[in-house]
Amino acid sequence: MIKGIIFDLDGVLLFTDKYHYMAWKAIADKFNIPFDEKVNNRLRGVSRMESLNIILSYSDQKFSEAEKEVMASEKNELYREYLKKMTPSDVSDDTRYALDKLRARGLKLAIGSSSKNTPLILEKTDMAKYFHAVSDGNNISRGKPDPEVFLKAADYLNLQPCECIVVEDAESGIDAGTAGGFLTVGIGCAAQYEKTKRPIKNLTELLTIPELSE
Ligand code: B16
Ligand code: MG
Repeated sequence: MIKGIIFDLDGVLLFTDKYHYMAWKAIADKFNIPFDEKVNNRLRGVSRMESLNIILSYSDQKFSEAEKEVMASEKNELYREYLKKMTPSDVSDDTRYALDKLRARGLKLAIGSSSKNTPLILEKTDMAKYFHAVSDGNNISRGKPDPEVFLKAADYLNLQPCECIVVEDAESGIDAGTAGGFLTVGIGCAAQYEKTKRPIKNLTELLTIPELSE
């Protein structure tokens, strides 16, 4: 029986994935590295440094670890400038409706995000009030597709993985959810992924999947 839902943040609860794209695009353009939506989709759910390594794999230039650190922190500064302008109005009606309904049904809700910027995003959008637990880039040592972030979220909820659903927009996130023993729901890019168990078009549709329908 499903008792908890673990939500990815960027690309599921909020469209902060577009800010990741714009910030990485600025860095890629600076170094004349080709970068488009297709490459960007490979970065979904993947840690900041690993994202940079994927972007640099499209370049012949060689960068030292110190140079890469500078590029990653420059990207983060640009990204945080976008985040600082966010407000509660960035949360869609679909997201609010689904979260309210799930809470009303007595389900425990958690965040399971790779992002170290999760606290800032939750503060700017006033979303922390919806969640019983937060597991994010600040409490993990291995990023998705490792299941650590979701296993910790389930643990914080005092639930077993088989009692929780993971909602993701990234293939790496679906792989992480599968590896951890969770039922996976995919939205956006992950809705087309063959390993996704339950594809949905929006969060309201989550309320009607067989495991949650009343
Ligand atoms: P940060 P999620 C992930 O968040 C993003 O999808 C991914 O693009 C990003 O590189 C990663 O967080 C790390 O983010 O640089 O803010 O620590 O989708 O797992 O909520
Ligand atoms: Mg995501």
